[in-house]
Amino acid sequence: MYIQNKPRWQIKENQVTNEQLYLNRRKFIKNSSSILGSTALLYNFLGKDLDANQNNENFLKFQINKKYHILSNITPENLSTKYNNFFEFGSTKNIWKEAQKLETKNWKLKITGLVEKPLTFEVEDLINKFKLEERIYRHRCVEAWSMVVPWLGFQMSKLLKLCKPLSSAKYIKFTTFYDPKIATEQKARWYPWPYTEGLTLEEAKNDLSFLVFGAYGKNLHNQFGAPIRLHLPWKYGFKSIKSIEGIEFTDKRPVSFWENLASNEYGFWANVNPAVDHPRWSQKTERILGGGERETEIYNGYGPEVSALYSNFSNLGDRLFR
Ligand SMILES: Nc1nc2c(c(=O)[nH]1)N[C@H]1C(S)=C(S)[C@@H](COP(=O)(O)O)O[C@H]1N2
Ligand SMILES: [Mo]
Repeated sequence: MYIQNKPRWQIKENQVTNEQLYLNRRKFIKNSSSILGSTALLYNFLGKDLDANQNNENFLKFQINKKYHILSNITPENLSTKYNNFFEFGSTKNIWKEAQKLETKNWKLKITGLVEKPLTFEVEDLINKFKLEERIYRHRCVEAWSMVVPWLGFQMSKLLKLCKPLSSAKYIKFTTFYDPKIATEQKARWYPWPYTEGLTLEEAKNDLSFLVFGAYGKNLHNQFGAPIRLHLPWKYGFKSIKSIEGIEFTDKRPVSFWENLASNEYGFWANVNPAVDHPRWSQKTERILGGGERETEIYNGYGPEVSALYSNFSNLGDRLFR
């Protein structure tokens, strides 16, 4: 697949560059950690990460997108990959082992619905076609915890152009795989499997909407939603659907997995908003994975990029804003 699995001496220069960047960053962190306390964490993660890469060499080629590169507070990989929501594999945060059952070889992404013609893509072809960039995004779960992850992927809008949606398409529905043999929680009949999510076409076209194929310089960990997931940093985490198999263009607003279960708690918009509490807890602050707390920001701090999408919402406390 798209794993770089060559001996070190066969790796092309542009592939080495990404490793060099990690090395440089590591140096940068070393030099600056005495000034900025929080960067010590990053140094920790990079030190470990680099060594791990040297052993299994499954790192990916990518370019850094400087616009989305906050270096100071990345969540260490050994925390963000061991504390996951992936209900297909269990209802606790400790599903990373169970998620290793996920088989990502020969994964296909199917594009259907209101498009000129339906399309099917191999993950590998998508990566080769669009190239990967690294974006460091904040992630805010509706359960009031947060983390910062360096994702590898490409902007959703690139794929949308290729799909040639019809003018009648107003929404996109995303669907996760369905395979109860592997994901045993999918045997639980009271959940509306498979997991689905939805966006307006305008939201999906926004520069921030990111299709993710890797993290921490490597191809995507199964527990992160391999081999392809979405990341929408201004929305609550449940909108960032994992292990996507289907993208459907539609004229009807999709009802997502969580909305189906509890629409008063997990609405369609789900924009991060400290002013609208979850019915069962406050959204004013969040617990940072790895330690500490911070005040939650409107749109998770991405207001400059996305607030125009919601300019006709009259009231920030609107129920629709959940
Ligand atoms: N298919 C699927 N996607 C999913 C989920 C899930 O259970 N199944 N959980 C969501 C929730 S609630 C969150 S917070 C994020 C967690 O992503 P992470 O485990 O990579 O941190 O994935 C989202 N995407
Ligand atoms: Mo979440």
